[in-house]
Amino acid sequence: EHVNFGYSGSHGPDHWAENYDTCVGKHQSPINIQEHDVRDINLPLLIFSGLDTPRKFFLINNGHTALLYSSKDNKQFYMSGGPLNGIYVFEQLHFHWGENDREGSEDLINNHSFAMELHAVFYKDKYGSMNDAIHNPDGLAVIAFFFEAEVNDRANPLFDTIVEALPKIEKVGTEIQLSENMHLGHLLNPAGPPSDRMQNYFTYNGSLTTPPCSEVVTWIDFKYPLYLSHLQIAAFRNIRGFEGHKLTHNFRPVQPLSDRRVLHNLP
Ligand code: B30
Ligand code: ZN
Repeated sequence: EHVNFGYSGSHGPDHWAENYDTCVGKHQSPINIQEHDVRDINLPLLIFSGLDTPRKFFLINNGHTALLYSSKDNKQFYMSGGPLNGIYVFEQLHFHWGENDREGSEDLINNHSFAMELHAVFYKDKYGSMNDAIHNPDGLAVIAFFFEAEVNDRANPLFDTIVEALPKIEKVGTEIQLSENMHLGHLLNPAGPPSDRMQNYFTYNGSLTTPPCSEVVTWIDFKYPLYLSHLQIAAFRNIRGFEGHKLTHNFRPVQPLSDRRVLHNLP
């Protein structure tokens, strides 16, 4: 669909606003989260339901990222609480990365770029679908996990199923079903619930980080990163973008904070 945006040259982030007005809005994502500017608060517990059910996933190269979705019964995987009002249903998860391990995340923390960032996208249940939710200011919630390259270059076995499938979706539009049922709970919260890890997060109101840049996202960024090996991260750089060359990087540069305030939930 949106073949007319990319991450470099005449389709790069500096040109998105030529086709999508909202991309120059005042509440855009990503941002640089400065810890000395955040307000510490105590939000209600962020609650996940259905994380522990193993499910079938499909992996697709949509030309902008490697994206995973689950075929059915997403209503059983939802979150609520924390900064959210109401129930948010899981839609998809995808990744952002850079040309090397020193860049790749979209949000930054204290000017620090992480090697990769995972976004799990949820839409507000009362809007019924992603497409309808996207037209409402409280329509979406995205949880973000940062990744560092493991210094000892140990692979993270939890991500092997995804990483090993990447060569099969090199071409734009290719899609495969993952061989193993995945357990999102293990993937995202390796310590296993109950854990404080997923209560220690930054939250702010922002936008989709790609066109149409809709300002409808409650961002929830977990403070502590996950780890992958250098080689696991590098595997993402081999999938192809729309012009057939490698999608070496797919992160948007940070946008002005403007009048917004980032909150830090103290677990
Ligand atoms: S993000 O998490 O802020 N990076 C969308 C969802 C989450 C983010 C960015 C975009 C989204 O749903 N966009 C519209 C749907 N598009 C995907 C896309 O990125 O642009 C699906 C499509 O059209 O087939 Cu092209
Ligand atoms: Zn994203």
